[in-house]
Amino acid sequence: MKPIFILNGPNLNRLGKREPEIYGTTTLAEIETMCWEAAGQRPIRFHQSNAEHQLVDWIHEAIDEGVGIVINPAGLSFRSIPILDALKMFSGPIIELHISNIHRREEIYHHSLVSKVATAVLAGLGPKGYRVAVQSLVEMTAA
Ligand code: DHK
Repeated sequence: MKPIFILNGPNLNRLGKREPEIYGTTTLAEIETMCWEAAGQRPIRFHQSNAEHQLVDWIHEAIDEGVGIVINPAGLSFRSIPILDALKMFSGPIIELHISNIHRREEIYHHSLVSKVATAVLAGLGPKGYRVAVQSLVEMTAA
């Protein structure tokens, strides 16, 4: 069964301690556990990197092997043409996820390039947004 790729961008490895008033105190490891539980029988590949090129490489893997993508590009949401270009090649559903409501934050966070190719965008649900995103992709990709 083809996996769902869950890809996380820069600084998300610091969740739990990073600006808890914005991102909460849930760690990325705890979020990964939530994703495995939400995916049920569907396998997942859960990754995080602070490097743009690594995220592009994982999107290429998803193009070749995956059924859907959940991506929190973090700060790369707003400036990364390489990530946008890679996602354009993916034929399955893409859910863009932000823990915070980026539209209620500073202007620099308001215009995500990834939203131009995302099937859906989740922003502001906190860490539980990952569970909602994975459950949605499981339903969207059910045989
Ligand atoms: C995470 C980040 O690191 C920020 O750069 C984004 C996003 C918001 C989030 O809410 O998950 O702007």
